[in-house]
Amino acid sequence: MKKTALITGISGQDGAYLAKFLLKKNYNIIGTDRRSSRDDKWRLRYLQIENHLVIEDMDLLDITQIIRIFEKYKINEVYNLGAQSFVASSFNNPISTTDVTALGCLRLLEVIRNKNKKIKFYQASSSEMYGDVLKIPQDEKTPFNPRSPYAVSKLYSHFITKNYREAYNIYAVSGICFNHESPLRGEEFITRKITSNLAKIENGSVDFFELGNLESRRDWGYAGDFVEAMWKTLQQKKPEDYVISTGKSYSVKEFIDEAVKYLSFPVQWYGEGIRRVLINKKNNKIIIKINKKYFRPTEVDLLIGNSNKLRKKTKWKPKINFKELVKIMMLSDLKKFKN
Ligand code: NAP
Ligand code: G4F
Repeated sequence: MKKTALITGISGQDGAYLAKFLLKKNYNIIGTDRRSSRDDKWRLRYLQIENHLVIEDMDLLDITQIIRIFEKYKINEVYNLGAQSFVASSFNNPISTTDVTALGCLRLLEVIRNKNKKIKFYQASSSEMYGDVLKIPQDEKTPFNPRSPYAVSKLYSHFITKNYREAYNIYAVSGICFNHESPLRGEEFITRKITSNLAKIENGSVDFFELGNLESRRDWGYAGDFVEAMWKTLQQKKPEDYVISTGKSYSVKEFIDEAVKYLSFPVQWYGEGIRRVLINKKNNKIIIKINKKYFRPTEVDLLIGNSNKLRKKTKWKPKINFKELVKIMMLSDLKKFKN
């Protein structure tokens, strides 16, 4: 029997990769999207799957829409990827972030509890919940210490998922994902901001761009690897929470240093702190500056995950390492923004 998976956040990076992965596993896919007038199917087109899945309108803010979709389809697995996922925005929009990212998860769980407790549920939890980290590296037992409205919202959805698992015996799992990137990453996130702007500088359409804190460190993996782990967490005997990570951490500056290797001209850093700049050595023009507006009110300085539990129980391991990830993203953007 073909299984049916419902994916919230189908227009996002992970939604697209997960749909592609599950189609290969012979699932029927219902992808849900909040109605928008802009083109939000570009990632599905990029992966050539737009015509292989059903898209339904469903805003995580609106429980009546959620009920309608659960009544319309016989769903086996739900992957809740929908969220206001940009940490920086959550400081400006804390209430709407909480409504979608925290209560959106609860709305789904409530519908599952009332309609069909046999539906399996995956919650996209985040390493941002570790915040000002209390242990290095972070694993499933590390206490949380969130540093943004986004992270606090994710912590709510993480614990409400655990509570529904324990209270109602629902197969509900949280995957605590560390940062994962790809050519389909939104351009507001740091990795894609770097690769897309460097590619635009290479083609001459942009002179320079501005960044915030270059010292923060992230455990960056490849989104295509991470969606496989998401699926695996839902195929185990017992529902449990899992860290999904590569176990290696690099600074934003190290990401830039790797990315600039794909430019046609040499570069050099000058200055320190807020005055630091990256110069194109060929024409001595600045290509990266620091702007205070990109610093966050509270920063997460270091994330590095220990995913031994997942690796042991499911045999998952990441296939793409940091250097390969930067290469994939740079080559993709150099091609995309070629004149
Ligand atoms: P993304 O590209 O920003 O996608 C987020 C999705 O949520 C988009 O499809 C967005 O739709 C949708 N969404 C926003 N508000 C919604 C609402 N009110 N109702 C329904 N859907 C809504 O994020 P991603 O990188 O794919 O991440 C997927 C999930 O994993 C998110 O929950 C994120 O917080 C979490 N996560 C991501 C990472 C990572 O490194 N990528 C790490 C840990 C956890 P629109 O296109 O309409 O905005
Ligand atoms: O790419 P970022 O915006 O990702 P962040 O904040 O780590 O969050 C991402 O990963 C989380 C998992 O840990 C997800 F839950 C979340 O949904 C999202 O996908 O920023 C990474 C780092 C930060 O320390 C930030 O301060 O880069 C630093 N940074 C420096 N300059 C910048 C910039 N980030 C952005 N977006 N833009 C800058 O100009």
